Amino acid sequence: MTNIKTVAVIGLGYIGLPTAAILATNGINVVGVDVNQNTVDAVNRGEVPFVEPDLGVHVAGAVSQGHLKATRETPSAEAYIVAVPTPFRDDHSADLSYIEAAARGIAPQLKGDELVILESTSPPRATRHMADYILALRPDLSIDGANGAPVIHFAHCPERVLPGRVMIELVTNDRIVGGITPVAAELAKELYGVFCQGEILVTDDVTAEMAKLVENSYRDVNIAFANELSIISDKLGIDVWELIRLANHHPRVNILQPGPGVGGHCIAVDPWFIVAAAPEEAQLIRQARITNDSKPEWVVAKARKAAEAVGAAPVIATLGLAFKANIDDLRESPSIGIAAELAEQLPTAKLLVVEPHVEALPAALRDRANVELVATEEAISKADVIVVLVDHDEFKSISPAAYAGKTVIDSRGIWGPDSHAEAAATAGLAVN
Ligand code: SAJ
Repeated sequence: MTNIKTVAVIGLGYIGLPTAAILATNGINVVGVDVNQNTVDAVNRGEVPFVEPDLGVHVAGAVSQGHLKATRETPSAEAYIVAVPTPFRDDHSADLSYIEAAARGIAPQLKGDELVILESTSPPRATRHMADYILALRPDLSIDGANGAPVIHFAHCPERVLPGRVMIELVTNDRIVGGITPVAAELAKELYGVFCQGEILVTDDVTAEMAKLVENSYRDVNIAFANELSIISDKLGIDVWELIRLANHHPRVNILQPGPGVGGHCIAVDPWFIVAAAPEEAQLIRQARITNDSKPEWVVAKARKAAEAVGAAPVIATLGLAFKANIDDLRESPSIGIAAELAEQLPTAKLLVVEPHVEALPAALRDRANVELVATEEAISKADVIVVLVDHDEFKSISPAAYAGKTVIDSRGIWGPDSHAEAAATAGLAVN
């Protein structure tokens, strides 16, 4: 049981807003803070400015009960949860400027005994950096009560929820909380216990930071293995989907699925924080990033070759822009770069881009004369070459027969690992 009754959540994005909403629907008084006035206004109307299943119901309910409101100014609260972006710079080192900006908002509000949680995925020692930053602004406060100074409790509690399942996983996933002091960890554990039904595991701040990075690196390394297999299989003239399906019958083998590259704001980013912290040692983790980041180029080369085989003015359909299936999130999506690169490299081709979850093309594709956003059926019927970039259900539900006579570059295995080879054979497709 926590004694905390008021929480300020700094950053109302894909993680901050769900966390604010779930705390609020569990009776905590939450103030969400965001620099974006449109986000603040949307939340205060009980609306969600992005797509995430079930989040709308929680936000609308919390706002109408009076437990959730949004503002641009950081208020006074008993606990602060910082959920702001931590992008990386060109040299792959982490940009902590959003965390520092949040800290500047929090520092003047502190009186002593507050809990300050960093939830943003961060490089090792970012929580300590945030604490040092706040204490430099407020030398009257301390981490441990030295010289009788009032104590501020600092902890790191990384989120592990999967976009598309956030409201379920916030409640059911186990959670790691790491405190700069054991008391901070315990206070954070009590606060997350308000809504988290999974196990809440307590450790120190740096181990918690690393645990989050390691989870995503584990996935990145395994996706890199699958992506490398798809390139090897192509060279050997075998179907990678069948290969993986067969190998996965082994009781201790579970190979992930190849794709056009790794997108999203986590898996394509977090491993670099480990590489930056241990450049000499993190060999495999670095190579996985390089392997996954080079997959889009490989897909572009294959699609280009297929298009050039059609003639001087081929029509190419690219299916999907989101970074993965059944979401509208385009962040770090390899599909956008692939479509843009095809438009650039093949100026006489017509590119029909399909993304059922968005209404307008993203900036990288918007002003290109040879690119148009169209509906799925139109793209498939008009195209000579079809490049499948996302395994949205809408694409999977189309009969393989609709693709007959076209060249299909299927980077996702949309007919599923169990039926891909069979579907390809039935429709008589040139499936790569
Ligand atoms: N992908 C493949 N092949 C696969 C699985 C994924 O190519 O077999 C690609 C996806 O298409 C996508 C990218 O990888 O482009 C990442 O997708 P994802 O579903 O693996 O993960 P995210 O980025 O949506 O969410 C991850 C999750 N981390 C892990 O599964 C270890 C989630 O639990 C984290 O909370 C989230 O990162 C985060 O915020 O860090």
